[in-house]
Formats: sequence, C-alpha cells, structure tokens
Amino acid sequence: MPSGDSKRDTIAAVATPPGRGGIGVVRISGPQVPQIAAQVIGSVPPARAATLARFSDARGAAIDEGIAVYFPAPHSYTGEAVLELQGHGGPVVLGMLLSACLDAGARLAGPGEFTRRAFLEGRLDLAQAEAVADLIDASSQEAARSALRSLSGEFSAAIDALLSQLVELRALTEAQLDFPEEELDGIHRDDAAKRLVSIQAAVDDVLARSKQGSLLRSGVYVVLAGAPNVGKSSLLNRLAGAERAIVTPIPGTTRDALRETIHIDGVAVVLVDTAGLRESADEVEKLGIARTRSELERADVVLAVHDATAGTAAVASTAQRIDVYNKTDLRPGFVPPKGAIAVSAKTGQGVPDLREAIVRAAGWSSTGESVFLARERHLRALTAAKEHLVRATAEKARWELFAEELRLAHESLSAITGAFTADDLLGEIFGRFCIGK
Ligand SMILES: Nc1nc2c(ncn2[C@@H]2O[C@H](COP(=O)(O)OP(=O)(O)O)[C@@H](O)[C@H]2O)c(=O)[nH]1
Ligand SMILES: [Mg+2]
Repeated sequence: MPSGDSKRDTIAAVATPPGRGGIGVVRISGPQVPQIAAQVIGSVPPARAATLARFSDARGAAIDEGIAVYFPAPHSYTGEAVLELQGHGGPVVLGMLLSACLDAGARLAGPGEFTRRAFLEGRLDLAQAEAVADLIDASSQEAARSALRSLSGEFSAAIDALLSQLVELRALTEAQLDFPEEELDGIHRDDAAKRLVSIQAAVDDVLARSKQGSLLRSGVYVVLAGAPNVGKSSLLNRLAGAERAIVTPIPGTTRDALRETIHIDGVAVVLVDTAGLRESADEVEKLGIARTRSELERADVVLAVHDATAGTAAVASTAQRIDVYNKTDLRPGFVPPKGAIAVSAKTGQGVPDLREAIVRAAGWSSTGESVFLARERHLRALTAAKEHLVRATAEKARWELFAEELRLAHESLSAITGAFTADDLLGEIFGRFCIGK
C-alpha cells in the first residue's frame, strides 16, 4: 500500500550511536533528498554506489569528507528516496553534518520515524517493524536470532496462514447467512466445525511458540528464599559465576535484596538474593525480611532453598516454585524429595540441573522448534482470537453469532501484522525506537 505521498516532508537523523566511532552515519529520507544531496555534496550521486564526496554546509564551507550512498525510491529501507552520508564518527562533526541537512530542507526525525515510514510504505508489516527494535535490543544470541526470523517475516507468515484459514471459513459461513436456518444442510455445518477445530489447533501452536519466545524478550524474575544460612547467597554466586553476594557463616548476613542477571539457554534470568526468612528483633534485618516478602510477590519462579543437613522451612509464594536442597557435599548419598533438586553451592554439583529447572519452570522448553519473539501485544491478540474461536464453537447452532465470533477473531489476529491499526498504537510502538532507526 505505497502511499506515494510526494507532499510528505523529508527527515534526517544521525543513525549511529552517540559518541566517537570510526564512522558515523547521517540518514535522510523523503522526496527532497535529491535537492539536499545537491546542496550538501554538490550533486546527486549515482544510485546504490559508494561515492566519495565532500560534505559542506549552507555557506559552502567544508564539514567532512566521506562516502555518500543514494537509494532512489522505492528501493530503500523506507521506500522513499534515501541518502546516507558516512563521515567520521565524532559528535561535533556529525552534528554539523546533520545541521547542514536541516538547513538544506530536512526536518529532524523522531524516534523510529524511518521504520514507521517503511511500515506506511508497505515495506514491512507491523510485526516486522517491531522486530527491528527487538533485534537492536536483543540481550542474547537466541533473542537476536529469533528477532531476525520475525524481521524476515516468519512470524507474520504464521499469522497470515491463520488469517487465510479464517477468511475461508468466514466466506463459507457468510454465504450461508443468506439462507433461512431450516435450509442449511448438515454438510456445511460439519465442514465448518472441522475447519474451526483445525484453526483452533493452529492458533494454539502459534500461541505456545509465542509464549516461549516472549521469555527471550522479557526475561524471568527468580527469587532465592529460605531460612538464614542455608546458602542462598552462595548459590547466587555459583549461578552467576562470580562473587556477588557476601557469604558468611553468620545467619542474617544478607539484608538487602541483591539482583544479578544471568542467561540460561539465551533467556535472561534476573536472580534475586534475599534476607533469610526468620523471626528477628534486628531493625535492619526486619526491613530486609519485609523486602523478601515483596520480592516473593513479584517472582516468576521462587527457589525455596533448604539446608540438606537440616530440616526444611516453608516458603510461601504463589509463583512457580523449585525446592532446592543445598550443601549436599556435607551429606553424601542424600536423596532429595520428589521434584526437588539437590545441589552444592560449594562444589557446583547439581547446578546444571538447577539452571535447566529454572527456565523450565518459567515455561521454556528447548525443543529446538523455532520460537516467536512475541511481544505482550501479540500474546494478547492471539489470546483474544483464541477466546473468540472458543465462543464460536459454542455458537455453532446459531449461524449469525458463529459468524460474528469469527469476525472478531479475524480482527484480533489482523492487529498483529497491522492491517487495521490505530494511530496511537503506532505512536506507542515507534516512540520506543531509537532516533535514526
Ligand atoms: N559445605 C557447604 N557450605 C555451604 C554451602 N553453601 C553455603 N555454605 C556455607 O553456609 C554458610 C551460609 O551461606 P550463605 O550463602 O551466606 O547463606 P544465606 O544466609 O542463605 O545467604 C556459609 O558459611 C557458606 O560458606 C555448600 O553447598 N556446602
Ligand atoms: Mg545471604
């Protein structure tokens, strides 16, 4: 749906991060690119070729010398005419170059505005545009790979496949709406019911893979809790592979919650060490224990740590919980209760199992099947579509209501790739991008 809007203004921004670097890039996009090129570098460079150029300001004074690359519309990132000026990567020189482009008629781009234009020109759908930001923000190789798959359209293709199944069923259903109820034949009803079952299964599959992938984006919040001295701080240090928390034989050493981020299978895991739970008269320790309780409320997964050489203590929480028996080096042959994990923070024994159990409890299964780096917005849309399909199942006898639920499911799914999108949603999505992207 290229808009071909030649009245649109021309935007410019420094596309490389602030600071010093070998090169720095100013990117310009819009209909005025040829005039701006003529003014800043003296001519319009040949298409898609690296051209050595001298960059000058409005009075003709030299700013820098570098490479200019011109992408005529529509074969560019935004779909508009784009000019990239690669100069020396210093903040002052890039600031001067950007000013020269603004003096020549461009306007400063807002966050994500280049990608927003790419979306409006139909170069990317909304899920792909979001994947651009997710690729830049990826905190692990797995997240980056998954973002790239979304960017190249794998997630959108899965959504489009759901949509086309749904559209077919809707067409069949709507055609039947013209007939009076009593004339509807059983064949159509059976066919519709079968198709609905298969669409539901497909939605469930995409939703499961999206939930998995969303862990790569949002990470998992894991709180270590238990009685004092069971080895929570030692375990955090062992999982982090560094001496982060203070460890002593004195019960009540940890007062404040301490956070440390690690990666397990590419999933970012925030480990939180807490003050041991006990009755204490000490003011500071009491505050620490109160903090432990509030951390427990936030947790996705709680590690209830016990001393394998002593009795177990209860840890109350509504999160997924893993019972961990520590100090097994002091009790050779110790067998933990069913479902619990035996470790030694001292020797590292059992720690690989614990790492695996943490991400599994959070819903991660490294099946090797590719996951979708879904955002909360996508999960909500998929869940809404699923609910409408469930309601459609219940309305099989009432053709109009059946058709209406299918329509609503269709609408929910379409929002993912952006067929119908409100301006404020676009503002929210692109507002989180960096400037120059
Ligand atoms: N033998 C042995 N001692 C441990 C182990 N984990 C912790 N400890 C010791 O237990 C004491 C309390 O450890 P700490 O990590 O501070 O416990 P926390 O109060 O639960 O944070 C320290 O003296 C640690 O050296 C373990 O796996 N084996
Ligand atoms: Mg501690």
